[in-house]
Formats: sequence, C-alpha cells, structure tokens
Amino acid sequence: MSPPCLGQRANVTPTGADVRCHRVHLLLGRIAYNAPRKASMSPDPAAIPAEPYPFVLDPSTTALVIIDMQRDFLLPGGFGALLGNDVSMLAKVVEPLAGVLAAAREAGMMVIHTREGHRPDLSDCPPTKLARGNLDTPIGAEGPNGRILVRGEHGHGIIEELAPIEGEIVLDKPGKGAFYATDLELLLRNVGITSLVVTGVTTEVCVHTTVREGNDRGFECLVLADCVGSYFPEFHEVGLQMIAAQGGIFGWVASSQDLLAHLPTPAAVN
Ligand code: C5J
Repeated sequence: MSPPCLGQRANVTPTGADVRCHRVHLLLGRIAYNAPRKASMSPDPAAIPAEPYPFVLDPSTTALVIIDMQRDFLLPGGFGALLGNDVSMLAKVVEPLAGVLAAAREAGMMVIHTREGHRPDLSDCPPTKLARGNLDTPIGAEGPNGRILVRGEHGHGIIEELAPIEGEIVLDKPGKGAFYATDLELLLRNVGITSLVVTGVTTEVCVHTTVREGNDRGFECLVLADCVGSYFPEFHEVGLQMIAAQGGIFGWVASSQDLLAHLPTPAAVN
C-alpha cells in the first residue's frame, strides 16, 4: 500500500482517547511526520501522550528550542519587570526545563537557545517597539542589569541554570518570533530537523510567535506545558489550548514528564 501523503492527514479527524499517533512517510520514506492513528491500530509505545494526539519524537530530527530564558525576562530590574510584570511567575519553568535540557543533551538532540534583544545602537529595534509601553526606562536605557534588552549586557544573558554549553546554538533575535530576521530556518534545514520541542518564555508572546512561524514553515512543534511560562496565568492556559485546538492547528502540547518518559536514548535510536 502506498503511504498516505500529508494532505490526507488534514482530513483525518482525531477521536480523543481512541487516537494514537503514527508516522506518515513522505518522499520515499525519508521524512516522517506525525499523524492521527485510527482506533483499530495498536498504540505506538514510543508515542508521547500529547494534545490533540500522541507525538512520536525522533531525537535525530528534533531540536529543543529554548525561548528567551534571559535575566531580562526572569529577574527583577529587567525588561519584563519594567513592563509592570511579576517576574516570579516565570520561576516555576526553570526546574522542569533544566531536566528537559539535560535529557535532550543526553539524547544527542540539537539545542537552540534564543535571546530577544538589540544591537547597542538599537538600529535593529523598530521605533514602534521602542515607543511601546511608554516606559521611563525603555529598551536601551541603563537598568540594574545593564542596558535593557541590549546584546552583551548582563540582563540580556541566559540564566545560569540553563546556560548554553559548547556546541549549542545561541540565536539572537530582534523580534518575538525566533524565525523573524534570523538564520534559524537555514540552521534547522541544513541538519534535517523536522520537529521542534518548544520551551521558554513567554507562552503567549515569543513562544507562541515561534510556534506559529515554525508551523507555517512545516516544522512539527511540540510545546511542553510546564516548560513554558507567562506573567499571566490565563494567557498561558488559553495560549496552550490555542496550539492544540482544531486538531493541532499550530502543534501539540505535552508535559515534560511525558516527554522524559518517552525520549529515546541514543542507544535505543541506533
Ligand atoms: C516578551 C518574550 N514577552 N520573550 N518577550 O516581550 O516573550
């Protein structure tokens, strides 16, 4: 039987708990994508329980993307705090995300850390973004952690708990999405990445924008609910629902526990 194509997948309606995921092979079997599985098919033990249906993760074609876990968003005195937010709301993301980062490294996955920020002369910061918020201490102004949202400043750096290690990509982005005005897509395609595990902050802003951008480029995006965070609990909840709604309109949502329980080790993959 010839393999179904991606277009057929869109016509399959997942039926909640009855549905397991399976892999649809495209282009002579070289690229595999997740698709709903009929109730009559046996469950795939490798599939990560997720909404709207389970997700099979191949570490060799999946990148862990950690969005903007920077002091400027997580610590007092940074951009997030100056916008009036309670930055302590994001702290709960750190521990589960550190666990996922360790597991991804162990599994040999590509790891990408993004940082939102601007050149010191702010030439890559749209005037509209600079004006937004009507802040006394705007982007580029001196704050307790150095100049706000400026590359090279202490506040722009990634928090120690999630510090990048050699071989991991640190991607500077001027916008909310990680694909906008960056070479992210090129970096992913060059090494055959087809799926992204998306984590970081904030759920409804940079995480959401990145998932939407990735989805439109054909990447399968799995968001880990406890590894993304927002200053607004209600935006977080609805943001996650929006991703998985309508049969996974932007992607999938799972917990870090479920990912860790199903993440294949390099030995299992080879
Ligand atoms: C925001 C972000 N919230 N990383 N940035 O401005 O989500």
